[in-house]
Amino acid sequence: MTEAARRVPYTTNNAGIPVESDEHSLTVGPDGPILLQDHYLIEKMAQFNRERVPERVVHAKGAGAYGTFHVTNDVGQFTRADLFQPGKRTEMLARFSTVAGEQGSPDTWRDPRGFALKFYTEHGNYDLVGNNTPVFFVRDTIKFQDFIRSQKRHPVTGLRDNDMQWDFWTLSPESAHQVTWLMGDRGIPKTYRHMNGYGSHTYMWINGGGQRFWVKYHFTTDQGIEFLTQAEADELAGADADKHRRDLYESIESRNAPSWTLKVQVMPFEDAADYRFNPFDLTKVWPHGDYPLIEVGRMVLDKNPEDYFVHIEQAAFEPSNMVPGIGPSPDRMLLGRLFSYPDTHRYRIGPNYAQLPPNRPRSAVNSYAKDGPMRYVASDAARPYAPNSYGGPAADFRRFGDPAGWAAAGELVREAYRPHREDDDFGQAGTMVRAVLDDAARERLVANISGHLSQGVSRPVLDRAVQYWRAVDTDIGDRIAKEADGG
Ligand code: HDE
Repeated sequence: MTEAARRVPYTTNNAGIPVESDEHSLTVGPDGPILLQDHYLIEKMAQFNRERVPERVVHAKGAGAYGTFHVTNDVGQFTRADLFQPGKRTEMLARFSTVAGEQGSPDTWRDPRGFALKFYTEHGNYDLVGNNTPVFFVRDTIKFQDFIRSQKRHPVTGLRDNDMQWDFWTLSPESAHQVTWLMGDRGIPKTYRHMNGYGSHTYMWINGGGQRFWVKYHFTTDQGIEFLTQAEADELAGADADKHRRDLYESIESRNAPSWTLKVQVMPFEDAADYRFNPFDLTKVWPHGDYPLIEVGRMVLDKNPEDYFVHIEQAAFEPSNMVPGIGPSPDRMLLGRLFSYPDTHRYRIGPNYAQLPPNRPRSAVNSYAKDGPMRYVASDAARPYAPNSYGGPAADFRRFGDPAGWAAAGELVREAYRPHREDDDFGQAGTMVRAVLDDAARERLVANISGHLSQGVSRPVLDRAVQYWRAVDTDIGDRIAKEADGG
């Protein structure tokens, strides 16, 4: 046997037993039947049949990488969160994704992009699970499931269906701001490196003195915003469905590590009640003139995962992972998500998913969770219950208790948010069209909308869509109406 052949490890089965062949099943004579005692063959087939976990019900197609976040500005006056303290460096994981497409779908479909971050802080994992847009289509969790179904495949044809999409959007006027983002240049980023990320929701920060603030997160790409036109995206969807995944991986492999600068908008706790917009309404932004951006730090993604399934397919991000100094807000969408993500992880990757490599905290786990499937890390609690008199871990409210709450009162109702003085469904979309987009961007917006509306959208929905865009901006609406009537 050559030296090289000697160095190659011998193949074993899952029990570590050396195997005889990966070429030939065990048979009676060369032409006889396969034998049931070929347990290695059976193990290979059994393992193969079980090597898929359900794909994410949304955000199924994505890409991810590890990196580091380091603080570049002192924001300790607003939060005591460990990872945001001056000079702090925290390891992290990021996963970017599309929303509606299945695992094999093209990276360049028009869609918001997921921007999910997991920070391995000294006080456990902090997960910030946002998108590349600062707003969303709906403002109440109870509508999310219906919204997603309108964007997925038609139950009869199994095809994506523009009529369903526009039927839902035009019957849900609160979607106008996000749809304007979606149908504009941000709807198809050139790569995952050339898009911003947002926490989208309003969150709470709490400082060392127990003072509370409302915040919004902005991760500005240091690569600059770049987009694909619809035609470029359509061409790439056929030529390379994994364009964005490939770009991220190869950029990091070639030491061209992408980075983003984190800035936050900070609103004093007391401002929320009378702010001109409902600060917790996820379909709204806070104009930067009202609350300017404050730099916090920089995230750099410079390490590709060693194994895609282990680190990215099994990554479990959850908005409920908030560390001391950070809390939720009355945003109904955020509050709904606090339940949904752990629930989906328990279903999709198992009840002990938090032990898997990408989800395991780097800091100590002193929980009393024990046993259950796949629980192979012994809890070192001397006794499996609290309180106990054997030195087991005890919750420490004095050190970690946060006043991460807000006053709430009233009858139980099913109603919309109380409107703030400038709240409406189309105002901020109109401002974006008129004050943020230039002529060329408006041109592309009209072309993208008209193109999308021209594919299988029924007349009554089409008429509603023209009204919807006229409510955003009369000129845009008129231009779309002209295109819809044959230009
Ligand atoms: Fe998600 N979302 N979402 N979402 N979402 C999921 O969790 C959900 C929403 C976002 O790379 C799911 O692990 C509800 C807003 C990202 O692994 C699920 C609501 C924003 C990812 C889920 C929302 C997001 C998900 C499916 C309405 C931006 C991928 C798979 C209240 C601020 C994370 C999973 C990754 C994934 C629930 C709305 C971003 C089903 C109930 C708004 C980036 O649990």
